Amino acid sequence: MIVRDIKNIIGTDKEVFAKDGQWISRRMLLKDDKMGFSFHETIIKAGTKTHIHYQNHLEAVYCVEGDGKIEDLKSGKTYDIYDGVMYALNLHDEHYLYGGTKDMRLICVFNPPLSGKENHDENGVYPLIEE
Ligand code: 9YT
Repeated sequence: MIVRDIKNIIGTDKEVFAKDGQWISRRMLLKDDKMGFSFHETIIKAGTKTHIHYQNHLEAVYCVEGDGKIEDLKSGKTYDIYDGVMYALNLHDEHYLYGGTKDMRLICVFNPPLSGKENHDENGVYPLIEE
């Protein structure tokens, strides 16, 4: 069994910061844990905008605190995000993620799992890291 406290992730190399400061990702389960997915707590800073297009991963996201919006670039639709809302990028959906009036706390699951050090490239993509 694996039991981890976020307090022991913060300040370690499992806490990753967006290059432009929009988000902080605390990676609680990673590829090496051999669960078949990775599991993160992500803080989206209030008032920010992030371009994301996970071409190599599926991601589900559940909001537990704060507020924001997601804009689907294909359909043009925008959805409010707040405590209790989940979205899943089942079609590798390209989108903008907006921080709202307060920092947003999200629980995120990635398949395949991230290995740990990934950060967004210039197109909002995480590379697929395979041994
Ligand atoms: C919601 C989202 O994808 N935010 C960017 C960070 C990502 N969740 C991560 O690496 O934890």
